[in-house]
Amino acid sequence: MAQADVAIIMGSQSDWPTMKHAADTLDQLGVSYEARIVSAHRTPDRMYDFAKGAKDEGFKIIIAGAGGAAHLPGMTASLTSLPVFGVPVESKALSGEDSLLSIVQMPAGIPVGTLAIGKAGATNAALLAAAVLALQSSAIETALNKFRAERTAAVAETPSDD
Ligand code: RP5
Repeated sequence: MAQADVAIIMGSQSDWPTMKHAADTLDQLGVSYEARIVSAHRTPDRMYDFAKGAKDEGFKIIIAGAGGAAHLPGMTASLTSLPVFGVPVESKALSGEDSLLSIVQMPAGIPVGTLAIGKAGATNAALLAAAVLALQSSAIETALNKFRAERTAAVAETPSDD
């Protein structure tokens, strides 16, 4: 059994600079995770084995990031009953709009909770995962409330020239 609540998977090493924002956010909230490279088209057997075994490994939520023809989140969701949050990684050719549409336009029946393109999406996927886990963890709920309070406190009343 995995010790981690969240699996962060991504299609390529090149997705890590984006997906690291999910990992960093989970770190801040004290949420356990594992990050793995699982490509739908380069390592389809690894994707199948991961998705089929994720629940038995003990994961509760999967965050899946991919770019371009980004079928990793949808394919993973089709192979597991765990909730899957998809992060469209910014692609070179189409700035991530291809990734976004590939992930968000799932036909009815197999949902992927799709976040924004890039850093914002990766960060919010982690916050959303934490919010779900907080339903059964007062420690994570407290960490989430602190995270929000700190961001509220950081907003100045007036703009500065500095
Ligand atoms: C997708 O292809 C990955 O998710 C990545 O965003 C994109 C490009 O991959 P690399 O060619 O950089 O490995 O599978």
